[in-house]
Amino acid sequence: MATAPYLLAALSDISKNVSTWVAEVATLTTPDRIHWCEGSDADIAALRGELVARGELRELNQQTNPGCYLYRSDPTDVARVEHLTFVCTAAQDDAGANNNWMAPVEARARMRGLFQGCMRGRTLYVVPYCMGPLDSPYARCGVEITDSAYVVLNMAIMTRMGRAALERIAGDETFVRGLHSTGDLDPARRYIMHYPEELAIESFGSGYGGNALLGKKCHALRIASWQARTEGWLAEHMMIVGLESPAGETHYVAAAFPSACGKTNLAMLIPPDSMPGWKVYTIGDDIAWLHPGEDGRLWAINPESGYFGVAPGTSRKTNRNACEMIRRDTLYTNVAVTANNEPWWQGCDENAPATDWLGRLYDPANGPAAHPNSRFTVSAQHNPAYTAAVEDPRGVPISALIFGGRRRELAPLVYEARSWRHGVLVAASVASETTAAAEGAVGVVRRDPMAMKPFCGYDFGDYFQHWLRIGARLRRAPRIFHVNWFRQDAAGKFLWPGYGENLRVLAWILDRCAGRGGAHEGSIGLLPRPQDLQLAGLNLSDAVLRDLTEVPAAALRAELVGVRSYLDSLGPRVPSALYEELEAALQRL
Ligand code: OXD
Ligand code: MN
Repeated sequence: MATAPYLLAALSDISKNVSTWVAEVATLTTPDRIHWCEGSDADIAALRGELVARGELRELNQQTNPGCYLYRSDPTDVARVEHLTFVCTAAQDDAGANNNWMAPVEARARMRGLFQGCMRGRTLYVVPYCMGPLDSPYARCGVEITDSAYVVLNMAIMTRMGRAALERIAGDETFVRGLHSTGDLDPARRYIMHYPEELAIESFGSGYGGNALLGKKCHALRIASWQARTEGWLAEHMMIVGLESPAGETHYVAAAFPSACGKTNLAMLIPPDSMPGWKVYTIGDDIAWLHPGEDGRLWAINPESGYFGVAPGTSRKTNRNACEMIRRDTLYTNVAVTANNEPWWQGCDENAPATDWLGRLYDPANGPAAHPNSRFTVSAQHNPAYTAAVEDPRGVPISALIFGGRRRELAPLVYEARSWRHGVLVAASVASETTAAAEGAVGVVRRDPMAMKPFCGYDFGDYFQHWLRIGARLRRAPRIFHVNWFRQDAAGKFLWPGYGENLRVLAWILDRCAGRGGAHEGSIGLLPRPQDLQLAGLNLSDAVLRDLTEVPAAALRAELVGVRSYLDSLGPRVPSALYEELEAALQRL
């Protein structure tokens, strides 16, 4: 990778392919100005200053929250819009029943109409970025063109953004082309289009993170999952965490949960007092790129460099590290503000809201003070559990893969899959109650295979097949587990304390990986017996423990039948191996 020749170059001279594309986009969108993002602190500070001066960004209390700002989005633009998100492959079958599809020619034509002249009076920002450590062979680059300075500020935190990324692009000239305009924010003219075959993204009409920060869901999951299948790796909706036992052994695990189901909290877990000597290191909180290594293990990098986390529910009790992490240098979106100009959200330990997320005087009659999907954007380096391993170009070796969802009933606290193939079925069967991270009703159970339902850039059948193929290549494959922190009793009370106490479950998982943890064969998979879990001090009754670790056969049968009809709904490419696993599971009942 070359660096020196570019040191003095204007950004627009570094890559011919990028500058040619920028010129084409400028002809179409007719901005007043073009700003190439250097990515330096001075560049970012100047941009922030402009937004504050225009009243689009609000400075929060700089004594208590230095470097913190608040952005209020358009009230109709607060979550990902899955029904307006399309995967535009030449053949519809390649996008699969799991995606909305539009023919590339049609999508391009529709978007061309929307982009025509859309940046008149605005600045076109060129945002070169790298997903993953700049010196990693697993990192991939992109360029986002946007007319939103708020998007630039977020991308500067969430990715390795600026000159260095552009230099890497100039070195190999492949990059994902992402074109974004907030347009007029009209929900009727809002589209998020993906062209995996062209490594391109077009997003119009939204400024919300998951729709507009194109490095995140659009590139690092939808386009990357496609690239990953072509190149033999996996792009997954997973957090990655390092766990060091009191004996000094460190293992890394990756876990996939649907949006707003606690990946960030688990990635930043604080060991409970009852487990002294454990240490936790966060590698990532949302996305993992997983590569089979030459040693037969699976290696993971986090393509992102920051967190775009859900604010409500974040407190010293639920996530002390996050509270410390977001005290400074944090960009808040749609939170409420206290009388002292400090950020506030539901579940905050301190103070009370004075203005709500829309900037109105807070009145409980208007609903929650902070939007349920309000967010913080912050650099991963501010996390007290940050580790330099994040920057290791080889990534970290993964001992266990964990899947889970938010299930009031049925799914036990934890179980282990019998094999990789069974694990792929378990992962493909993930279901969860919906949350505020996407538009639509909250609390409805929906299937969300690998927590990738909104993010897999191609047909789920092909995707499951790819998972099976990757497993076959791994001589030392991670074990696969399923967890559920959200079991409730009939009165709606959570059965498991969750948060830091989840380390007890992770400790059993690591014991299993080390070949020393006990388990018994249940019909769903391998389950811990009470003596296999560290439960001291939790005061769980035998009845609760039974509910947490047993699955009634009738309920499991109904679930498996539901999984079979879900797989049927995904079309003919679902691998027969998964149906065989399913039949075997039914036989075991
Ligand atoms: C996210 C999401 O923002 O999954 O991470 O919606
Ligand atoms: Mn996510």
